[in-house]
Amino acid sequence: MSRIFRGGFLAAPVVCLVLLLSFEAFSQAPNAERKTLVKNKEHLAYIDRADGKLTLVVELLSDFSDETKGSPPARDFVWVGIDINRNKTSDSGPDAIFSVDPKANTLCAQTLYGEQATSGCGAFASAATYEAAFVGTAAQAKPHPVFTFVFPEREIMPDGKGLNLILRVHSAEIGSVMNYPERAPGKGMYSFSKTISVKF
Ligand SMILES: [Ca+2]
Ligand SMILES: [Ca+2]
Repeated sequence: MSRIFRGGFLAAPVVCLVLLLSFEAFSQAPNAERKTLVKNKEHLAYIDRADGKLTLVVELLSDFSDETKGSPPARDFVWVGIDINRNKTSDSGPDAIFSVDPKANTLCAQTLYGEQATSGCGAFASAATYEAAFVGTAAQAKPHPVFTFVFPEREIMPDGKGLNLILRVHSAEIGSVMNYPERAPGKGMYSFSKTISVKF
């Protein structure tokens, strides 16, 4: 009996360790190279690069109401704009905006028409995927909105060396809208004159 009791004491930390290791394995692919884009009290955004894919994760750390699948404007959402040819200009050709189609809850990939306008969903041919979840994570244990976009690397980073991107993050109930980075004065919502620059 006492041997079993001691075994139980030993087993508990081992089980904890195994759970911890599994969670780490789940949250980041082995050998993934991570770049943190935004980290503050409200938001965490990062990109993991692994196996020819770029995974963009945006977490709304202080939003504890689930409007990830609501109807606009009562909806938590994120969109990302990518200056694919990295020339700091919003081009109708290669550049793109990735958001969500609120009716279908699927990826909405749009072509840019300058820094003020975009096409409708589907105008940009994309093999990326989109997922919205309301879960706890390593960064915030309480369930909160987590948005994940998985891109084939060649689609948004053809030279394999870096990315220029902008993010917009909206929390419905809190009523906060944040642009990363703030657009320069006099520039449109889709301006790439200032971007988050990521180098690999
Ligand atoms: Ca919310
Ligand atoms: Ca461009």
